[in-house]
Amino acid sequence: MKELGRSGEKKPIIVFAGRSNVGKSSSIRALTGKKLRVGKKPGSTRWETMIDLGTVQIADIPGFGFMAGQSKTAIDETKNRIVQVLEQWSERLILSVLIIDISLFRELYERWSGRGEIPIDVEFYQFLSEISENVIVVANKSDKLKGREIPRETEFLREKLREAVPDSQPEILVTSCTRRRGLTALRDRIDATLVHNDVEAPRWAIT
Ligand SMILES: Nc1nc2c(ncn2[C@@H]2O[C@H](COP(=O)(O)OP(=O)(O)OP(=O)(O)O)[C@@H](O)[C@H]2O)c(=O)[nH]1
Ligand SMILES: [Mg+2]
Repeated sequence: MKELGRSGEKKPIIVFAGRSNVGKSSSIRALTGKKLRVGKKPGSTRWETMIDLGTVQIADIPGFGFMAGQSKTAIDETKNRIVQVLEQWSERLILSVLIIDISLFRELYERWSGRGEIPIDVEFYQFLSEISENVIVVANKSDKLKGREIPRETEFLREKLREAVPDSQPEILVTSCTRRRGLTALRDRIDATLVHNDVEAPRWAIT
């Protein structure tokens, strides 16, 4: 990992991944101050965007799943492209941050598993765990839950992730971008991974 920090081309990458509209761009924006496009409708980020933080790059990528104004074929193409891009980056992937909308997770989980399908959040957690040494799960939009629901929904998420990848303990951070909750903990957790890999922590916008 050490040599990755040296040349511009091969800087380590932190990717923020997750379904459309979960708050990937909002989280990166809050952490870095970079004015990324954020939107009410799914599909605000259409292409991979690299944010250079000096020692490391952050990748904002499109969400997978439903996107406003896109056909099913286009959505599948986006998903395939994301998978390919992530595989190409895998050697430089120092950390994957999987953002999940905690206010919707249970409902989506039950809907997908009721159809006999693997919920896309869970499928992506499995995929990221395979290609990336470090995965942090961010349970965002916690402001949409009542206070007492947060631990219950987080435990539900933990249980499902543990079932999906039994050989590792999922690491979950609860956040709210709109209320600015949990973001310094996320920053500290990212810094800890970087330092552990001999990469200098960047300057964040959030203090
Ligand atoms: N209530 C609430 N809304 C949020 C939170 N984080 C983001 N949002 C809103 O959710 C919407 C989507 O946010 P984005 O940051 O564009 O989401 P994204 O994951 O980048 O979406 P795509 O680029 O479409 O994949 C915007 O309207 C945000 O303001 C949060 O913690 N709580
Ligand atoms: Mg986005």
